[in-house]
Amino acid sequence: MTVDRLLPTPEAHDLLDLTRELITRELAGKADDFEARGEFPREILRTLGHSGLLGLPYPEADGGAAQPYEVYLQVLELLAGSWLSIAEAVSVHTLSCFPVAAFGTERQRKMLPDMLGGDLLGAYCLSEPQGGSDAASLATRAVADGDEWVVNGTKAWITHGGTADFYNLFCRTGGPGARGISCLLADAATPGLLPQPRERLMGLRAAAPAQIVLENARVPRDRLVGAEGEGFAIAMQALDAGRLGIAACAVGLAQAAIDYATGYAKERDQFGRPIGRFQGVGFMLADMATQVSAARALLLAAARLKDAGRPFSIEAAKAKLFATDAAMRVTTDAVQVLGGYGYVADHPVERWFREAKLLQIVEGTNQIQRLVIARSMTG
Ligand code: COS
Repeated sequence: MTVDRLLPTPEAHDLLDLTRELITRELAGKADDFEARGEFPREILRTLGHSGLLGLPYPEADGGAAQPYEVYLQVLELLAGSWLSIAEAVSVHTLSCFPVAAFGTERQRKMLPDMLGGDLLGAYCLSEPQGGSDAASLATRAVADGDEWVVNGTKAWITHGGTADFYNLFCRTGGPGARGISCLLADAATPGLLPQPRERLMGLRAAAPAQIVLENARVPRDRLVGAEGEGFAIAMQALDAGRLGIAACAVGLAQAAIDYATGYAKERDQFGRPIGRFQGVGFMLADMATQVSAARALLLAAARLKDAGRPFSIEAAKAKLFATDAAMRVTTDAVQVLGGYGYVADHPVERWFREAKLLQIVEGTNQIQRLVIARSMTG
């Protein structure tokens, strides 16, 4: 189904057309093979970067496209409707560029054109094996030693772990709690930065994360991003924007599921008519469509606040919560509309159903989103 989009500029329409063209040329028909092999499609990411899709919300002076966040999110939505692993990779990479783009030194910022152009792929290393939700308790420690930081610890669930060219390492450089955390920018070639085998996931296997073990990893002192002790605030700000990316991925995935289930419901005859004409199925499709429209409206409203320079973190939490829960319900119902066929790999809905689950967990579980929203209400 074509979604009637209100875009701010003619340029944004062109950008969405370019995205559709790239989807047809570079993504279509490839997901199943890559997902089955669990292979990360690095070259596709590079192509998207060279086409300008990896730096959309960043300034042109840094090599970005200076697009409003609401436009970037709609590009992500289209990508997710084709292949979620690619959309998630774009979202995580965009998040990973944030610390340097917003807080980097002149020298660090020299890397931005290659980051935003897709030649340097990024990873964001906040979570650890013993704690993801309680991010401020992280234990990876960085100790200054001459011109270097010596980093020890383990980072977990790192998208692009082992494939990335640069890693944002959130480490403890001071005392306990949020204020003891700093952000370091490490190259993949850093001695002692050791990517582990990738996790074996239920879905999104092409973008499976890995742990990163840091064993006396030596990062130059001038790779501190922002001030010492500022790392947690940087991480949280990156996540505020990143959560909108995950919400956009959820909307794209859910829209694909609706389109597929609707097509099936129009074709599949039972009891002498298409099953979509039965109220039980038609109402299900109507509820699916309504949830996705509501999710899209919520995430675009949050993005427009961000674009206007207004606080948006609570609205981003609501959008992530609502959109990813909606995607889970919608993909579950899409399987139901297809009946037995929904449960076999001949149709994509079983993959979308498995993939939707991850979106309720990453970049802050939906329980964490509720906590963020509730705290803003009750203090
Ligand atoms: N933007 C900027 N600063 C923020 C912020 C935000 N969105 N959220 C919190 N901060 C700041 C606070 O202002 C506070 O600063 P001060 O010390 O100067 O007062 C500091 O960070 C600590 O904040 P808070 O006390 O709220 O931290 P908590 O330990 O209670 O944790 C939550 C806050 C739960 C929201 C945070 O740990 C979180 O988001 N957890 C989930 C992490 C996550 O999403 N992981 C997924 C990683 S990617 S797969």
